[in-house]
Amino acid sequence: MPDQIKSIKLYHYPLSRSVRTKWMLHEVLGEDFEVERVPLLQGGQFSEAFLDKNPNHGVPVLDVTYPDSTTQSLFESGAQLIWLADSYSEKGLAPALDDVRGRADYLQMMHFGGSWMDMMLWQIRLNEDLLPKKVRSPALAQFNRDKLKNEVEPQLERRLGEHDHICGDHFSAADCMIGHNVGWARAYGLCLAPVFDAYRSRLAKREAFKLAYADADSFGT
Ligand SMILES: N[C@@H](CCC(=O)N[C@@H](CS)C(=O)NCC(=O)O)C(=O)O
Repeated sequence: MPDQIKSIKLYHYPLSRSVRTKWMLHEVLGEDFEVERVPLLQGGQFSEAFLDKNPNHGVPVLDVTYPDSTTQSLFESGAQLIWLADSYSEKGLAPALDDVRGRADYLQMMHFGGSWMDMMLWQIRLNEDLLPKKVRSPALAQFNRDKLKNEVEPQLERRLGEHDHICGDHFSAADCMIGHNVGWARAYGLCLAPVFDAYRSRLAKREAFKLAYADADSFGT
């Protein structure tokens, strides 16, 4: 733990976007952080205490406590991944600040995963599973399925065909974002080409990945 950080706590729900951050935390801290499960299906994200941390009522929330005992709550998974990689730079999970070209590619993939690809996955999930049936739009779900398949998949396939990881041969925090998204897409019958099988198998060999997904069986409870 760098001197400027006293402790870290993750608010988490299995298989959700908070796996991105849990995975990254295991990469940089092993098991030296606290995890609290937020009971999303029982509405725990709407408690007053949780809304104080994240008015958008979602996980992951990362509570960072500083040596002066103040706590800062971070509530965007992409920001959490970037912040963790930079705060634990000795782990080598992000290109160094003076690697201008590498940094540009890494940040681009991180945001592509956290906003553009995430937006398509979210629209599919909302319109196929989450919204009340009468307000779901099968057409919007299909539009986003087509967009992900025809526009996103070829970009990822090209990258993963050329290198083992999303930003080259080395694993980086951007793999916690894109790797998680690929797993999410596969649950919806997308990203099924062999190059994605190989990518997920490669990632699944990592100890931190295994720890992050260890509670996957309790999704839905
Ligand atoms: N942009 C946010 C999205 C967070 C988010 O929507 N989390 C979902 C789980 S995947 C959630 O907790 N939803 C509960 C709710 O919206 O009430 C991030 O990437 O961290």
